[in-house]
Amino acid sequence: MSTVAVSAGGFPLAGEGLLAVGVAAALQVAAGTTVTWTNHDAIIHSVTSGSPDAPDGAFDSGFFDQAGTFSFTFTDSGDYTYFCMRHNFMRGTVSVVPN
Ligand SMILES: [Cu+2]
Repeated sequence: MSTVAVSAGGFPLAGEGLLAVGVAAALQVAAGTTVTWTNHDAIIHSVTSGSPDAPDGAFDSGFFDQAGTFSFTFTDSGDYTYFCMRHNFMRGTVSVVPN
């Protein structure tokens, strides 16, 4: 089992400009990988699976603060989309490939 750290709640955070245009973070991992998101931002975010219109309940960090982390182990292959409940333009995808 390995861990992948992603900055800013899993979303690219090179600056507010990047967030404003909604650049989605994309990550590919092998099945069984634990992904850890670390919030490097000064405000709270969430890592919530699905889309703002249709959260799918696969995982949900709830809001977590600066320096907070959220981890989830992806056991099944497939593409998992996620977003931030506070900033619906913040989106990401984890593609899980068979181990
Ligand atoms: Cu957010």
